[in-house]
Amino acid sequence: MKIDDLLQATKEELFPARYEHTLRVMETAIQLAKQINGLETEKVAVAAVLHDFCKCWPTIKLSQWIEHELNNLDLLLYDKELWHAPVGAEVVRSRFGVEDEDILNAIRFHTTGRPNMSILEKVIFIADVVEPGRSFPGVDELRSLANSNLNQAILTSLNHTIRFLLDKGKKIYPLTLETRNALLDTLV
Ligand code: DGI
Ligand code: FE
Ligand code: FE
Ligand code: FE
Repeated sequence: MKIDDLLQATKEELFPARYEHTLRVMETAIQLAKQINGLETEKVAVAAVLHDFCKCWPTIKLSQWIEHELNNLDLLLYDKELWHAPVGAEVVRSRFGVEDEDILNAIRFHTTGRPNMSILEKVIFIADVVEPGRSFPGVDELRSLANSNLNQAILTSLNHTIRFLLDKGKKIYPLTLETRNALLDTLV
C-alpha cells in the first residue's frame, strides 16, 4: 500500500490530535533515520504512520483482540495504555497486509521497547517520545540525545516513564524493565 493511502486510512481511524501526533512522529523519525546508514525511509514512514493505529479504539475492542488474536493474555493484567501497540501490529498486518516483521515489531514494541531492539524499532520508539508536540521536563535533553546516542535516549526515556509510573503507584510492565536492564548492559 502507498504511504498516502496508509495516511488516509490512519486519519480516518484516529482523533484529529492523535493524527497530528502521528504526522509529527513520521517527520521526526524520517529526520532521525537520515543520519543512519541502511535504514530505508519507506519502512520508517510506514512504521511511524501506523504506530498508534489502534490508539483510539475503545478498551473493550482492544481487550477482545488481545483475547482472540494475541497469544499474550498477560497484557490484560496490565495498564490498558499498553494494549494499542501489540494490537496495532496485528491489526495492520491483517488490514493492510503489512508482513515486514521489522515494521510490525516497531509498532508492537513502541511503548515498552524490548531487549535487542532493531534500529527501526529504536527510531520509532524515540521519535514517539521527542516529536515536537511533546513537552515534559527533560524533553530537550532527550531531543539532543536522540541525535547522538539512541540507546542512551531510550534509557533516559524509560527512566522517566518508570519514575512516572512509580509516582502514580502504577504497575510496571515487566518488558519495560527488561528493556531498561538490557540497555544498561549495552552502556557499560
Ligand atoms: O501512544 P503514545 O501516547 O504516543 O505513547 P506510548 O504508546 O509510548 O505510551 C502510552 C502510555 O503507556 C504512556 O502514557 C505511558 C504508558 N506506559 C509505558 N510503559 C508502561 C506504561 N504504563 C504501564 N502501566 N506500564 C508500563 O510499563
Ligand atoms: Fe503509542
Ligand atoms: Fe512511546
Ligand atoms: Fe505515539
